Amino acid sequence: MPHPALVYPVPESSQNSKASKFRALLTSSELEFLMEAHNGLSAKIVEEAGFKGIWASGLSMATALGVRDRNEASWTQVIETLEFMSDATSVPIMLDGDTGYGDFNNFRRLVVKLCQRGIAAVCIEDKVFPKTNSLIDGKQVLADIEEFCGKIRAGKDSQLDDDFSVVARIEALIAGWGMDEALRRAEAYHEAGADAILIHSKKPAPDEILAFAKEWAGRSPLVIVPTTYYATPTERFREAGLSMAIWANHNLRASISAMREISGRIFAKQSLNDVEGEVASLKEVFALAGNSEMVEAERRYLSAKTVETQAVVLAATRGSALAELTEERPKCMLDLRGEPLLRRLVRTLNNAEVRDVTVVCGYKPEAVDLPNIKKVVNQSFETSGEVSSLACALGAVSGPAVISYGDIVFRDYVLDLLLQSDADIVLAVDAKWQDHAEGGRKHAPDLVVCDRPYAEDQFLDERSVMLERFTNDQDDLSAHGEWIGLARVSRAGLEALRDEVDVLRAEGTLEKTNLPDLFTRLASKGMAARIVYITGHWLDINDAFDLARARNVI
Ligand code: SPV
Ligand code: MG
Repeated sequence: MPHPALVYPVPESSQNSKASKFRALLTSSELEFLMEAHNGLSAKIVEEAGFKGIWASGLSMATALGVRDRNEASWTQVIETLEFMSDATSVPIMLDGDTGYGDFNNFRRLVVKLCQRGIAAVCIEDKVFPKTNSLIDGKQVLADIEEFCGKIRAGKDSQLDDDFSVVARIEALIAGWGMDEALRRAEAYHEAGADAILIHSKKPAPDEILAFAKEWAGRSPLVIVPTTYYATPTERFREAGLSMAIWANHNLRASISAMREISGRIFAKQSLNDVEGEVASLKEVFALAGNSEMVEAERRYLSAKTVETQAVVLAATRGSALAELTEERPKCMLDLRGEPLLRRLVRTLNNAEVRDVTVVCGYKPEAVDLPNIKKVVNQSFETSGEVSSLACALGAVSGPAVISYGDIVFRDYVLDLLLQSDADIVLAVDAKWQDHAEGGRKHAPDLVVCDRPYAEDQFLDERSVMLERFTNDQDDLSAHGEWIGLARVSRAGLEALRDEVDVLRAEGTLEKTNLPDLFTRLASKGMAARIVYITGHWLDINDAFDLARARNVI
């Protein structure tokens, strides 16, 4: 079974199985249901809801394309729509083939094309081309019986798949020709080889359909479209021995109602705020489009090097310990020997071919005026923490990504070590953090406890070191090092971060969570970060002393 997100032609064996699945539905002893869809998205939603088959409605596909149900869309445009629907789903599709788009010759070509594209069945109605919708007011012109029988035979003779079905739809009741004519036509179409009869009615009650079913007496499977007699209990269709009911246009109509409502409200309010909680989330959109399969496929087929790594730099804070030095600019824009700290960081990233850099600003964002960066602003930077800032950038990255504090300086090789790792989350940790701290104390270091300490000969040891948790306690003797504020996440790692951010948001704790908390939470859920130990070669800038030291060593 192909993955629903796979938008390439499905193998012939499974195409065949769609036709046989449809035939099984048509001939089963149960009443079965087809639900309307009109494009790839609605087809996916129908399958997701649990339906075993799809009605590719002519009315709905035409309306969704913005034209009338009057053969205004060409048959190749219909086929193109169907191809998206078929690629997006694994349940069988019956095309509402109108009159077959012409004479027997047009119809047999249609049947071949449908079989080639894995469509399970087609229904044709005994009217003349171009047809109009059966439920619209106006005269309906019926096809000549013999001509229509020839069309059915041509279709059946042309099908590439033995299980493909041709359903003959009788419009005699719609056109006002009465029950005898309907039965006469049904008999003729059955004789011509139709796999089932669809008897259509536009009455508000099911009487004529039930009378037809009684007379037809199960000579072949019988299909109905109860759009106008919608109030009939489904049990009555079962009792009448019907094979299939088609819910013919309700996804189209539901989408019209929903789109009108939302467009109207957004237009009136000139704001999205009111509707955000009422529309499908982007997460649902990406899930429906099958993006998770893409993450797996990239992991399987692309080498880590070919996927461009992005970066998020968290640089929202002012750095108030730096007093008047950061009055006009945030800490990341402090001068470090002739250039801002952030420019040095961006250059280090660019040197490692990380060119898509999103900087999360907060304090004085206008002062962050570097070229070749994307800026997002954490408006609540004064009251929220690092994870809130990260959340502001999540829309700009799809991973893999480097996540960096905006106030650190490190040697290029540190970043290279992270980029070379194949872990989903990897953190650079300074094992000699106490040696580099002034007097053994530092400003609130992010200390980590890992499953193994740093060893001098670690490069000979291929076992990975994993994070157990972060600790705030500088006297915690179990701490193995200090996280330097630099991490790399794969696509899957980024998705895990994204999911956890959603959890925090739902819990109402997003604002006060910092990155160490986030990594600790993920570790406790089985997504522990891998640790790359370094020994020095980095510094962070929290106060004027750090700044002076940095200016000295650089
Ligand atoms: C359709 O869904 O396009 C149909 C059914 O053909 S009806 O609209 O009732 O004609
Ligand atoms: Mg139709």
